[in-house]
Amino acid sequence: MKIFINGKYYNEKTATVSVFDHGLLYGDGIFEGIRAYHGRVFKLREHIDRLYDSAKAILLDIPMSHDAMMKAVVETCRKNKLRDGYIRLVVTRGPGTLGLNPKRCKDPQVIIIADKIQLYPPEYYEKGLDIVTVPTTRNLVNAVNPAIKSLNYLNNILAKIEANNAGVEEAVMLNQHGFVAECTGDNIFIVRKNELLTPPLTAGALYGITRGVVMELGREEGLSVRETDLTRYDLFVAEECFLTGTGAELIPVVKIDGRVIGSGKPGQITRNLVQRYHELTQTSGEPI
Ligand code: PXG
Repeated sequence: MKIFINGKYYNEKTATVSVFDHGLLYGDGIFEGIRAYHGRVFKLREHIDRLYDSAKAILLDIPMSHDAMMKAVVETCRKNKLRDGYIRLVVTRGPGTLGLNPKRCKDPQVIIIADKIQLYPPEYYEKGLDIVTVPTTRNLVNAVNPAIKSLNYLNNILAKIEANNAGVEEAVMLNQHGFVAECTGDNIFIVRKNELLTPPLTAGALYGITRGVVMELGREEGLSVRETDLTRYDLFVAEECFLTGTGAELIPVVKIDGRVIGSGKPGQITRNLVQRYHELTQTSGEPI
């Protein structure tokens, strides 16, 4: 495997960062998770734009232009002969001193890894997921805003551990007001009375690229698509529920906190959207 670090390619053994990198010492950095399908990078521009927005929010100057970053992603795929897979783009604050002051970090590390993707087992896509709400509250928007795709994922990891402890794969995270925010690595949607509903960003969710695509597809399918605060009650009485993310794509949810959602099987609207999403991933994107 050839890994991009600051304009050079390294093999797996030599692709390293300093133990003084603030990405490691403090989780001071940002990342993106991107997919390639059929020799094309899906929604590359959107992912790069979000990366730069995250960088801006944490006052991290990425020493490359948007276009150079897009080219670097495509070139890393090409060098690894990757046609279908997963691209992890990481920008760390870079090596500094043991103090947390980012001013001491002069050399941000831009890392691009192009690898195979690990998916949920196929049976979850057919049967649907069983998920639970967890005690760990989603990060507050005025603390570490969940809109920033930062290297601080402990909030999500704690929620994931709580889901695992409950014997399920994924967690619904609520915000400090008790409204639904998102899952640990996915946004959440429900269908009810011909409406497609998802929490707004102010509830504490990432501006998911897949979320945006699905909202568009929903409108094309004739659904009324709205961002609105959702309670656990809204989830329980939903006709359909599904999660969206670059890794998971669209995955149906059939049980939440022991309540069966809709018929207990993936719903028809979810299945239509899954099909539309697959068509889009196979036919669009930046050629490698
Ligand atoms: N919420 C959170 C907290 C995420 O981390 C999403 C929502 C969905 O966003 P996108 O833009 O992907 O639709 C994410 C994305 C990984 C991995 O390796 C995580 C994500 C995406 C791809 C891979 O765990 N999270």
